[in-house]
Amino acid sequence: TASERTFIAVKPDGVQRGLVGKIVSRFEERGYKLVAIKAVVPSRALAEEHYADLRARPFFRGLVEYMTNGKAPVVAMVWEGKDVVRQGRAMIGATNPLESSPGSIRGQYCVSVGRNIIHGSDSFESATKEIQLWFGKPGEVIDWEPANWVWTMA
Ligand code: DAT
Ligand code: MG
Repeated sequence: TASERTFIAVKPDGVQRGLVGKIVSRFEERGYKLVAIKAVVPSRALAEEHYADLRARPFFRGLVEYMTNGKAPVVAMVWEGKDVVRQGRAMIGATNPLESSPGSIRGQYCVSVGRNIIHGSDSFESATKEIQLWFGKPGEVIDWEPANWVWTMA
């Protein structure tokens, strides 16, 4: 759809590797609007709910441990703009870095599926769920109008 929101998170490996700024820049420069951001060490319950659809997969325990162990925070964000859910996935690249195109974020910055540095919602429905899960308190997502918005969104 036209203007929509998606949940993007730099995972602990991306934070450890100092990639937060580069990732934020890519979304800013593409023309998207940052409407929420925070560093957080998620609780086990939050991580398990976030990845609930993967509960039966063999890597689930390791995935939750890596997201929650506090060796670095997750930098959680909400980005808004035209087609940002699908566009965000395209910018991030395929889950397995062997398949992510070299120009994508994963294709540029990582080599291992278990340390693929960034998360992005895979559908409008997932985005709605994930934004509520990570930024559910009133006022955590901020409505504002960039001065140049009309040039991006016309
Ligand atoms: P994505 O993050 O691209 O939405 P996903 O939802 O299928 O991918 O999986 C969530 C995360 O789980 C993924 O980013 C990394 C981890 N993961 C997925 N498949 C994996 C595998 N085969 N081995 C280890 N980790 C895996
Ligand atoms: Mg996913």
